[in-house]
Amino acid sequence: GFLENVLTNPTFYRGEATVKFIDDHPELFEIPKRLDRGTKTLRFLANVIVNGNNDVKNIDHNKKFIAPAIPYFNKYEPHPKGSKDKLNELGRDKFIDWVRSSKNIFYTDTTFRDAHQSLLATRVRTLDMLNVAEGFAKSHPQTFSMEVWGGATFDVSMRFLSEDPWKRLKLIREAVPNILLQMLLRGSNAVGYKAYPDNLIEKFIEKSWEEGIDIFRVFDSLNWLEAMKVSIKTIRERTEAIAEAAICYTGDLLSPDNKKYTLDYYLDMARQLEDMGAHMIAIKDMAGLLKPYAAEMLVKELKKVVDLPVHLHTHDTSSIQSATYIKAIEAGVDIVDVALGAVSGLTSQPNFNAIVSYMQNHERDQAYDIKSLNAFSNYWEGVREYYYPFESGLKAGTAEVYEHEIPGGQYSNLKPQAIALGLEHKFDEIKSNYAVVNQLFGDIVKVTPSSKVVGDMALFMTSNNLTANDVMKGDNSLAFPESVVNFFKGDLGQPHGGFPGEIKNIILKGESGYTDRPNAHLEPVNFHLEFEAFQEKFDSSLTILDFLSYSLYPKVFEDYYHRKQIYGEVTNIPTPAFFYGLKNNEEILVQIAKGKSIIIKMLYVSDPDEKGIRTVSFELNGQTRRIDVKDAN
Ligand code: 3PY
Ligand code: ZN
Repeated sequence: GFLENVLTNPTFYRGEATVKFIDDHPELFEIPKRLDRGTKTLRFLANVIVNGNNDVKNIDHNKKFIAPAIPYFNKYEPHPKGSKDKLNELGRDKFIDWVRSSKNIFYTDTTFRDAHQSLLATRVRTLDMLNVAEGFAKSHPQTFSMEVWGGATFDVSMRFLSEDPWKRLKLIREAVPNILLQMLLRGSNAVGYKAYPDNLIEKFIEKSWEEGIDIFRVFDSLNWLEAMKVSIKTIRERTEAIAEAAICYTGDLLSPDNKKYTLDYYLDMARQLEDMGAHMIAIKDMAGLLKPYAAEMLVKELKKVVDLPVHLHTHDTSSIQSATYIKAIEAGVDIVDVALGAVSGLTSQPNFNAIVSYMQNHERDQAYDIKSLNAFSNYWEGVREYYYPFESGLKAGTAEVYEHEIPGGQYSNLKPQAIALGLEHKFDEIKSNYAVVNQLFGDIVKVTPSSKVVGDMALFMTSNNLTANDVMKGDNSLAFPESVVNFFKGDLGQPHGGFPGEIKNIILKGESGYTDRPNAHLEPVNFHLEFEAFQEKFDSSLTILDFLSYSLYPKVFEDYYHRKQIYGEVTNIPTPAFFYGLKNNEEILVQIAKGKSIIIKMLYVSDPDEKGIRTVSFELNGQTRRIDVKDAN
């Protein structure tokens, strides 16, 4: 019976099952294949009801949610023409000319990617996006692009949300056929934290384009151009998408003390990216350090040295980045990144709604229906409540960001990491150590994955009460975080100005690193053989897209796959039920297939029996169903 199988095994249902655990207990996976989708959904819900969602801590049991209103749109009217149609019509090169010659400012909406990566630890689920994706695309077709994919979303969707990232992309593409879809690509790190073989990067780009990506924003976490070449070349040669090459901005351009990240440094980088074949240049201000007058200078000078559109990305951590935008707009920037009001500000992007409003009557105004834009913001204000356990706690803009330089997308993750290490009370020290580590490492560009290295070292120093001096003593017994050791070996490439020798020796304990591309040390993927082996290991219905997910994140994919065997597709379970379960007599509607929904009503949970098993009683489409779950508490 299933009591002995994995569904009731305490290690598994707590989400702690490792690959090893799964290998050691094959018998637990002999689950009757005939479990239908409805039953799998009930099983997921029963488990959350009894044991909670493993990903959610600090639940407020009195919290009540009000379902947010979805702004009206006409399902039957076709999508108005937008930037995607323009790209199709003009082709890449003419499209780029059109962008450059347009007087109006363009907006990229980051609501579906960076906004929630930076405010809610990347946890926003596909369902909450799909509720409004079509409506937004129909109501605001003048939007230049929507950033909907890449960055941390690929990993998090599988790891924490049990969602297939490819399916998310496909569904958004269907809902948004008229606006360009954009993703963030970490160059030779793809959507991961380490270097991958070149041919894996190439395949990933090709498939991402086929599945719906129109603009790839490519960056390297150390601004190391060598690491961006393969991506830019692949986008140009193997897709019809736009290669937007990013310059990561750090430090303070106008500070008299700034000797390292100077105007010439950025201009030189932009020229080289143009030579490499970039179609657009992004200024990627991942921590929100680009002050208004620095932006004015940088944009003006960039526009002089390259013939490409310039796209500005920032985070509003300091709270003054809308001033940066107006200076950049007046200096000729072509596109700025914004997020819908309710998910803007703080570590997210500046406020879409407010910026569109202040641009009214400006000579570069791009007109929007602001009432409608506000209705979409209100939707997100309601949805944001569902994700309250993932809020970072930051309540107001902070000038401290100029000291610690923590990227917005990392800030909201550093807090849970600190909590997990029992260091929550030392968050101030972690932030100041972050700055200390940056100086120790030679003042590097900090963005995923180099920012994770700095964060790991800051957490390490904080938990071991180490100062910079302590580290520099070169105590051989210190076991530095693996990411830090790998960084000094050269696994993330080479920083501007090289690694400082003394700290490098201390971290590597005398071992030597390398200075060529990390990818050059990696075996290419044998797609034919490895895909076959992959299908054999899992099942033959899996596709090349699944194989790519697995190749980038083997363990994350494997765990996700096994959870999916047990719980089925969980994407369409409403978010409150997904995170918090259901209360007695609460009812939800879950779509289990196209045009097929089930009504689930939770009745009650029994006391545990002598083995600790509780029975959760539901009504599924009016019929009583009971699910047994072991209570882990
Ligand atoms: C990411 O790489 O995920 C980022 O958002 C970097 O800013
Ligand atoms: Zn960002």
